[in-house]
Amino acid sequence: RAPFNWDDPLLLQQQLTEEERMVAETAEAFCQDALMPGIIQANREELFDRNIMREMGELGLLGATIDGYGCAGMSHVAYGVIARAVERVDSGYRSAMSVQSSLVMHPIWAYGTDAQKDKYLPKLATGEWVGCFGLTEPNAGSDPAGMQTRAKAVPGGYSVSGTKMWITNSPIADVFVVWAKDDAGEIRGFILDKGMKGLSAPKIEGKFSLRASITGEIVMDEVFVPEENAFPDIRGLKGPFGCLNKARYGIAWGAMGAAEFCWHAARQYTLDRKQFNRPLAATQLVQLKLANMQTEIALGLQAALRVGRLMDEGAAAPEMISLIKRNNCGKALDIARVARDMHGGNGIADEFHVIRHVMNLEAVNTYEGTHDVHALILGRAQTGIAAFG
Ligand code: TGC
Ligand code: FAD
Repeated sequence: RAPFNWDDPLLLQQQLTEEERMVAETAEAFCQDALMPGIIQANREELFDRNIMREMGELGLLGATIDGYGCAGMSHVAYGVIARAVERVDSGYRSAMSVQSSLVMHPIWAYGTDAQKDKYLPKLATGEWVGCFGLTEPNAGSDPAGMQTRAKAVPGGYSVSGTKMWITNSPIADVFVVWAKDDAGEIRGFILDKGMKGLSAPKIEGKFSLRASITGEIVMDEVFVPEENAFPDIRGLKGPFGCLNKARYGIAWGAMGAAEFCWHAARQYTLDRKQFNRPLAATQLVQLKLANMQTEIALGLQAALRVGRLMDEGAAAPEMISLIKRNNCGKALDIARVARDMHGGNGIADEFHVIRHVMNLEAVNTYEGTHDVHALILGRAQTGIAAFG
């Protein structure tokens, strides 16, 4: 009889390369030793310590798939296992990491000039600079084609005006990758630097989700952006969507990390907690819930691994990424809610961590394309009919 590992039922660990296993171990150790001890306080007080970015940078966790510029040049699967380890602690920390890696460093690397790469990537890789990505606007969320931000051509560059909403890291950002329509109505990408005249990034207060991640607006009032700060060639929504592919993929791994935390916590809690003179884990209802969690997580991780390998081969279609982002975020949220219930009254106390994951996963299920928008992307792919509008 082959052995069965309850916490790695399909032997994912064996499917990783030696390097990926080492990356996973390093990331796990850092996350548990450096991030986990402070998370309750950070979440209560809505604090994001930007030193976390430097620490991640030191370990090579930022822009991990990029070759050169001080980056580690690892596989997409390695990036996935990093996201899983970070989000096991908190989705907010994974947010900060994935925005920096996939939504700021990736576009500069993929669309930028050599001068832009030389200037920005090394400092973003060490975490000395923090980046943010501005696509969403108050009136353009699921439908970014409806953006109102404009980049008007002026001598030597562009005058950019508009407001971006719900932007991870923006209040502490040094570097702003912003998408705007030019005079021809085409979407283009620009790198804005902190301190540019007319640029501000007020914090959004009162979030009940991702409280340990800082979120803000980007307000641009006729910000002069020199030509050298524009991405020269990329035009249209495929610019920002090319970055979203990377970030959505990482989220599919990350959400499984949060789900695993909740599953393990629910298992331990119901083993320890006795009611009616027996452990809760001795009841059929609890075992059914644990079996469901184990199954969904094992399948979700296998799917993320498969898409990661295809990304490394350059063979992953965006619809595959929609499939795993939607499935893994939705399933993680379901798992977190059930785990919360299994903790009874303690389930709403932050010291047990599960309620924080529930609240975080609400946002994770919404950002980077909502659960339903990814269903519509998959619906379009199989019917040929776009049901968006
Ligand atoms: P559509 O006609 O589908 O596409 C327009 C152009 O874009 C190309 N394209 C893609 N290219 C690369 N990768 C993809 N995934 C792509 N999807 C589309 C497409 O080929 C086309 O190119 P071309 O050359 O023909 O012009 O555009 P649409 O307007 O109909 O799109 C509809 C829809 C719903 C699919 C899309 O708008 C969508 O995905 N909406 C969701 C918006 C979203 O995800 N926003 C995320 C904001 S960033 C964020 O949330 C960060 S949170 C980070 C954190 O804290 O972790
Ligand atoms: P809407 O698009 O208004 O959607 C509202 C509801 O309507 C959803 O349930 C949606 O599924 C549904 N819906 C929309 N269209 C349709 C349709 N055609 N058919 C059926 N149902 C539909 N954006 C960035 O650019 N950068 C960031 O760094 C960033 N970070 C974020 C951090 C946080 C904490 C949050 C909450 C959001 C962040 N976002 C960011 C924005 C995020 O991507 C958007 O919130 C998301 O894309 C949804 O847009 P919306 O909030 O405008 O909702």
